[in-house]
Amino acid sequence: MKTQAIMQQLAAKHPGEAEYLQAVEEVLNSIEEVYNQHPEFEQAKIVERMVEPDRIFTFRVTWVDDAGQVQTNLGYRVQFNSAIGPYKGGLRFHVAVNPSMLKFLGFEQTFKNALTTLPMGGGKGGSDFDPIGKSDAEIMRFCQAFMLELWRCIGPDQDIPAGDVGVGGREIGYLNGMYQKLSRQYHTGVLTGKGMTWGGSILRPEATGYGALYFTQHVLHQAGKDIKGKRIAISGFGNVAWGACKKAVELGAQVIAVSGPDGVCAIENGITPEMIDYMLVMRSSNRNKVQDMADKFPQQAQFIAGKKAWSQKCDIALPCAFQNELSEDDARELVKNGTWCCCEVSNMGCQPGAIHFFQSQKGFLFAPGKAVNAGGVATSGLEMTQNAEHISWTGKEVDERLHHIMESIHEQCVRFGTQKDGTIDYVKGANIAGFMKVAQAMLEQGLV
Ligand code: 2IT
Repeated sequence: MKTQAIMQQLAAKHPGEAEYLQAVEEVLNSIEEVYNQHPEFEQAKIVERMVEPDRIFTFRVTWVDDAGQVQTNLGYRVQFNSAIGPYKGGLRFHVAVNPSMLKFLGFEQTFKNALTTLPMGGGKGGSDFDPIGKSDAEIMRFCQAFMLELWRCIGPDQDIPAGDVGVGGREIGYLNGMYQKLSRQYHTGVLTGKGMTWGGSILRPEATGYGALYFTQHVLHQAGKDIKGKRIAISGFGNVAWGACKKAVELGAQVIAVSGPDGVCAIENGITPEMIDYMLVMRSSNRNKVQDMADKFPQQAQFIAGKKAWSQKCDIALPCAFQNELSEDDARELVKNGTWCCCEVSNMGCQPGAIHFFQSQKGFLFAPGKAVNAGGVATSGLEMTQNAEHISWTGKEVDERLHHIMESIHEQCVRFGTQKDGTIDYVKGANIAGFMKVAQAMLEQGLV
């Protein structure tokens, strides 16, 4: 297998699908050496099969806005790979959603889910619907119209969607209500991230952020460092950033910045619990402005328009917003200002140039999204287990399992990513560990 040759073929077959090609290239570069030690993979054309989704559903979603105007959006579900279990992955509602974005996310999800140790395949879906500025009633009508098509594609042993950017507990509620209405199936197992009174798991809302901080702790411990007292810059203020802030503060770190598309809030003395709670209000307002934080807490937060979180002096950078949000220039600015660790919490949050720059800095600790943020989907897996058993675990039980899973993911990265000089390449480690599991499962199940 030669990465460059495969990438050329893929680029010709899928022109313009930049995010998808970026995600595939990153994984293939990591696994090429190991792959070529397994002629049985080459013979079964594992890579050529693995980079294409099993199938993609595309559908039109028509709904009526508050002004009585008819609106039409596009809806998708990418069922990427089911070798190790039913398709599992979130739904993204964002104006820039297109097949390339969902294919990159579904591809990443396949390896991430493999790392969780749970039996889940990879999938992703969503719509180019833009939630910014929409009323609650419009969100509900859109979710219902979206489910009118999606319900035929999903099922508890088939494909289990959840939230992602633009889809949180409220949206999952509207989607689940419509799913039950259409399918006349009243089980709790077709979506995860549900509310606590109708089948949701305790800690699922916090899980991506909590898991990311547990993973960051492992990375630091492995390098002989401690998170206590460290200054952390976080991008975003959505569900993932919220959970990351909560756990960072609980572990004794200081969150000195949160950001949005409009700029950054510098929080010199560290974010407080009241400010973290306010992030929930900011998200449900659908305004998408981080300036709201500085308006509400003028003593603690200073809003700087047009700047990213990466302009702030910090020890640890945690991208928690969107793909490619941290560029090579940002990476250089961070390192210049003394940052020595970046754990990617958003999916593919760092551009390839940023990752290469971080990795070229001696002693810099970098870990990729598919390892760092896997606590979210892992806890979705735990929600599925509770639903299948018709029981609810305590917060303590879920948290212990989440801890255990993040520890196991870290171990897999160390096992497959330790270099000759003793340093750990977490990108390689995560990609090889995830790939080997999916490849083995595909090989044993024949040409399907
Ligand atoms: O990117 C992700 O892992 C998610 N959005 C969570 C997916 C899930 O099924 O919980």
